[in-house]
Amino acid sequence: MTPSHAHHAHHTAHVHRAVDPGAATVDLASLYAMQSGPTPPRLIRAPREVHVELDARITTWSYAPGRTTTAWGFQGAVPGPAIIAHVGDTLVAHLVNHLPEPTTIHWHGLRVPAVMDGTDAVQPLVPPGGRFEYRFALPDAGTFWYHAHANETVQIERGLYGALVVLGPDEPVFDADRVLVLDDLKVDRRGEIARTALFDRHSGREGDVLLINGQATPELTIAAGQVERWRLVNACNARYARLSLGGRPFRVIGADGGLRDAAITVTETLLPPGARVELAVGPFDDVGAAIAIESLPYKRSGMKRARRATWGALRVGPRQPSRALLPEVLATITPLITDGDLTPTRTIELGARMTLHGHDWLVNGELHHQDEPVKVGELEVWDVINDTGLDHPFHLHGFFFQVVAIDDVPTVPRAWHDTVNVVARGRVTIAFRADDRPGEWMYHCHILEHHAAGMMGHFSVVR
Ligand SMILES: [Cu+2]
Repeated sequence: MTPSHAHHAHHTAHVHRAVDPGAATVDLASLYAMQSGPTPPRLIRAPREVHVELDARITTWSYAPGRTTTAWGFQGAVPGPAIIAHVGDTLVAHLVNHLPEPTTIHWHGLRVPAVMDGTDAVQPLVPPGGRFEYRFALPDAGTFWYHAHANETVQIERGLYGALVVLGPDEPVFDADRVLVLDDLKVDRRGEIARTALFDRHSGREGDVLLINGQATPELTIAAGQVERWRLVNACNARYARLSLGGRPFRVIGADGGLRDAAITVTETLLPPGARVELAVGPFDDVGAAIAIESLPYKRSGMKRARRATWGALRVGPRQPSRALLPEVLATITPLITDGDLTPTRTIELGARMTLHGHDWLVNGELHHQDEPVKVGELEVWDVINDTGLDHPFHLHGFFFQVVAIDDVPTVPRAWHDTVNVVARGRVTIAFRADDRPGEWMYHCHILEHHAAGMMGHFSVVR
């Protein structure tokens, strides 16, 4: 039995809850009133329904010149279609399953009603030949992504993911707005997607073929003098991107839950699996230069060698005029904790134990931990403690949190997150307030092999 099948066998007890139709809609005004996420935008645009067909099917993926592999893609594409919508719109996504196994779609980072979260805790898996309609309002501007949430180690590796961009009413002005979905592909000697090895269960599956938007080491072009907005999604099963642009400075302007309070200039930024970051790239002056889009060596595990890797290249093209305008204040991030009291309301210990087949990955000593309910409106302060020798990207479904302390040192929240890296033997304290979206939710390590091998927790949000 593979880890992913074990994962599903465990979850059958959570499947087939009755869906209350009222629970499938969220009133944006009451959501915003709870102040549990980004500052509500002024809705100046008449909301629309955005319809998208997501037919999950077997496809031939051409990931490099002369190199193809059999993959699984939404609409037969890897990544699936990039969905672009505006805050306040309602997304209606029609999942059609033409795969040989059941699937669902999780809307990573979106504040959806619980029954739209796309996990097997809230909906029956959609069988081969089946359909499911996801329908929900889009409350927040930002860079999100959607991906299969069944047998993830296989389904996401094979290509079942895509980007979702939600635009706010007054976005900063750039000369171009790009989405870059990072992935890595592990292929066998025939060039086909390799089978998962037992060792992958320990460190997570990494591949040698690095992809941006489904293409191996592409070359992008930026006009000299221009500034572009890059929205990066890390869709890798396990690979961390310690992102660098050939050592040149760039500005980080956003995270999982939209814009930061202000831009920060850096020469590198760490993007763990599942997380997003938004950058202002440029302006560059040296026409003709080729800048590496690369990962610097990052040691996330005692057992893995840290190596530099190249995702692609950025060519500086002929100079063009720029209209980019980046305001000094990008967003207001109102702290959830104002009295300095960081006393945790619960502790989540990420652990491991050796077994005959390698490792089990645990939360509070359990596989697929059942955690205590969270009450609507109450402030949650969670101490996430990593008792293992590897980093784990901690992902909370459905709610944004603020990072309020790292290794017990208080931090000032600069952005909203749904995924945060917890370094080996480290500790991250997060705060969030559950707004009124009762139902079944979960958190898990976003190294997909760790999630499948047990590093997750279920919890209900209750009124
Ligand atoms: Cu992990």
